[in-house]
Amino acid sequence: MRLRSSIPALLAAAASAAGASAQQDSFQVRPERQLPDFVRDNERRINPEADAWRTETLHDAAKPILKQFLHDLAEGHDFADVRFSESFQCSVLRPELETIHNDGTIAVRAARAIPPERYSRNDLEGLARGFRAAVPAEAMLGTFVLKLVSVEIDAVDRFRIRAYLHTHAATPGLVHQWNVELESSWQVLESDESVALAGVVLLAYQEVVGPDMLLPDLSQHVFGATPGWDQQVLLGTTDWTARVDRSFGRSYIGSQGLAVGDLDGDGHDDLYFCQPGGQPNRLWLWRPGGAAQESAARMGVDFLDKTRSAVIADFDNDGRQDMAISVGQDVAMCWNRGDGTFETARVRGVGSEEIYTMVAADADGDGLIDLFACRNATGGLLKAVPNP
Ligand SMILES: [Ca+2]
Ligand SMILES: [Ca+2]
Ligand SMILES: [Ca+2]
Repeated sequence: MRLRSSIPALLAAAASAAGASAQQDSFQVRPERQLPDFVRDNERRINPEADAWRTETLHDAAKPILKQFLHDLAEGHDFADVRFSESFQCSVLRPELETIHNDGTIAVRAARAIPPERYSRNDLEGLARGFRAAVPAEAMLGTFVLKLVSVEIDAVDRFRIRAYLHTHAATPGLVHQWNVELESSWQVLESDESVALAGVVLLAYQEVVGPDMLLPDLSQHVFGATPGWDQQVLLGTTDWTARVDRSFGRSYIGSQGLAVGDLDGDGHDDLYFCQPGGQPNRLWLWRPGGAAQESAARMGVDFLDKTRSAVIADFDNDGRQDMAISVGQDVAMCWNRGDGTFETARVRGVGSEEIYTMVAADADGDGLIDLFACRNATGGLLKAVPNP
């Protein structure tokens, strides 16, 4: 009721404020800044020249020119927008290479040495074509990633910058990567203190070819046929947060974990998968051929409680792997009976803050596995007061 009556009042106030400001010739957006001295000092230091950081100033002046040089090199342009000094000199841009590694998956070719010959500005486009000849015809060269790693001042008007750069290109099933280290030399122009590129010399050069996917995604093969995979697991947190009752305490942040261990005693590790409140935890048992078997309900560990983490270990030294699961501030101990079922007992935690992660080890050396449970913060993540 209060909200409804306040909306027309606000609209009226806004309309009258708009009318008032329209009648004024001008108005001040904010009062003149009265900044503290330390803020003024920091503001002044945004310009590195203010603190005599000469190398930073030179770095800032040279970087866009070097970027333009690399852009033209990659795109096959004529370097017309690059500011060169008249004495510009360049090494080869693609030296002779030899294979230094080939394991059948990744092949690396590198320059044993960079030839000492130097070339002039007139030779640059030919050298650039030599570099681009290494790019497979059907591929597009990606952007150069450039990292300037050192600035050395040699004289008032001369300095050098060492840089790492890499770029890549893709062909069907393969990724090609170039890793290059170079030294650029620079001239500071007397006229206006601007800088011009005086030289580019390769220091190291590598070409790498490997598969476009080093780790194939097998999740569909392993879990795809198990109940709940498509309908539950593959949906995002937001899908479920909109559907599940708030009383389950779901969070957009998630933070659910997994545990690996051999819960059915067949010698192969299985996977326990914690889920947010309202969705049953999953237990995927290893099966020959690689397709997992979902067994949480059958083994009695398909808890619907909000579960952050689980640890698998033999907590009672009977040779069978047990499981500790964090449920809110408590821990559910699942004792492995060895017949495909668990006996569950709840260990009450102190206070009301949730347990996020756990680790198991024999911390006091008495031969029995102990459990260390980590909480996060008092009053929720946003207030973030550390909680022991
Ligand atoms: Ca197993
Ligand atoms: Ca046990
Ligand atoms: Ca112990």
